[in-house]
Amino acid sequence: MNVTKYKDSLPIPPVLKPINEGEGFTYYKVEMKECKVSVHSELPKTPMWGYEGIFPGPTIEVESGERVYIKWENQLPPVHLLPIDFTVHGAHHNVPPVRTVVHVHGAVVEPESDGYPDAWFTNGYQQVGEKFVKQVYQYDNCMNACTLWYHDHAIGITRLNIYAGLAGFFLVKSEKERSLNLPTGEYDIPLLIQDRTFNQDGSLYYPKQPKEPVEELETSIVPEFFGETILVNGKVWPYLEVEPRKYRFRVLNGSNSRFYRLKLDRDQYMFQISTDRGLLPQPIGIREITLAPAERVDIIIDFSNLGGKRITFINDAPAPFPNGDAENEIIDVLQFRILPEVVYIDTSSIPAQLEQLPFLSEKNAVKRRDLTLNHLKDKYGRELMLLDNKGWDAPISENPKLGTTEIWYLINLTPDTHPIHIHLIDFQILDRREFNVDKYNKEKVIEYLGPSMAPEPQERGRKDTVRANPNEVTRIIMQFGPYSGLYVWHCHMLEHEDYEMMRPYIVIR
Ligand SMILES: [Cu+2]
Repeated sequence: MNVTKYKDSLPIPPVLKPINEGEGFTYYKVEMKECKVSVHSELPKTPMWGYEGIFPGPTIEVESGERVYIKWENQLPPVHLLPIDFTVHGAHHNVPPVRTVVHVHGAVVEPESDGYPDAWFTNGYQQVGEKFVKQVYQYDNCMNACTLWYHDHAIGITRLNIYAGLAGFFLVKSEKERSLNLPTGEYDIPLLIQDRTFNQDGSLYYPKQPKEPVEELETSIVPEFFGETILVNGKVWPYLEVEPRKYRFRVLNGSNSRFYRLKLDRDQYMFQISTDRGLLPQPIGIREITLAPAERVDIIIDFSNLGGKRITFINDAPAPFPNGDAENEIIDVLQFRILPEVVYIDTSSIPAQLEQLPFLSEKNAVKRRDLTLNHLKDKYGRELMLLDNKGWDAPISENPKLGTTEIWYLINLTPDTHPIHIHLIDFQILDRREFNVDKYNKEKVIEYLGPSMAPEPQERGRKDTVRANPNEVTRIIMQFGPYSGLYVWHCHMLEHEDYEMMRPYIVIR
């Protein structure tokens, strides 16, 4: 793809306005529509699907504890923009090809409003999935301030719907966070990083077949998708003009399968202030950010003393991660152009203390679950990844009791790192430990090969997505609640999620 890098400026998605604000609640309506998007000034416009007809969707800003109702409306055309694989679970010919359901990633939400993959609906709710319950979702937002995102979650076509453009930011704010005097307003910028490939005519390219095509099938799912360009907030390789002062960036990896390892090209320090689900106890100085699909960090970059300079966010993550092909790698991401002078004096701060974290003790865990990540071949010879050796339709096996604490052992038997996401709750990473995969495959016993490794400092906060590395057991601890009911957990590489690497789970009373 030959386009000039850092030619177009970074767009910042508009904040969605509510339709109605009543006593103790706010009501929004969001329409999903086909739209034409200028992803780069040298490319023809791209037909995409966007919430409110824009890509990325508008940012939804809520206050911690605010009750929010959202009516998500599908106004999409009846034909999909992208090639559907009808052999994939839930995507057979017996369901409408264009179906949607919205999940707010990281939201603590009742199960009926969580966007269950089988709770999909079509244009005008003409057809709905078997788990569809209601049109207007309710979010009580009983979380601390954090950076979340909303995106499509329809069974069997999530990878296509998100790739088509159905993603946006959902920010939870709070008085407590405001009191910290972090950079705010126009100095608080969300960055949605994604990869896409475009055809000459500007339209989105998504493969119909893997590298070695499956002859029996016209369209087949691919093991992973890696695009040829990087988009930030819907622009290919944009630049951002900044003042020489502090900025807060909310960095989200919204890519299908690509991981990022981001650094500034002059090796500048950044301060990480949060993990997926909220602030860290203290800011940490970092030179590098690793983000698997769906992971987020909030960082502060101080551009003071850099007036007049240009610095660039670059990426050196292998794709697939961590043992990638060099041909898939993309270095350039986003350029900052620092103005010579500030417009206003920077009075924001990077406080030494941010927020106390609840500590979940192993002693309080009532249940240990050993859950494998498996790598198999299907009848067409395609890669098939499973959780606990079970497909989506197998009976529910993860059934934690409301209010109890569990430890999950994610036993990765595959050669890839998988970002494992659990709906409803946040968790803490206990540790990772290398183990003997061959022995496990033969005897189903964990033989550790090294000491347990504490999570990286950058991960020692509230998480909802964890990187489970190959040859390692990753242990996470969480308390299930405050809602009971049906949720899901899955790999957030969307090509894996759509092809069986997803499981229902139920919180029981
Ligand atoms: Cu995966």
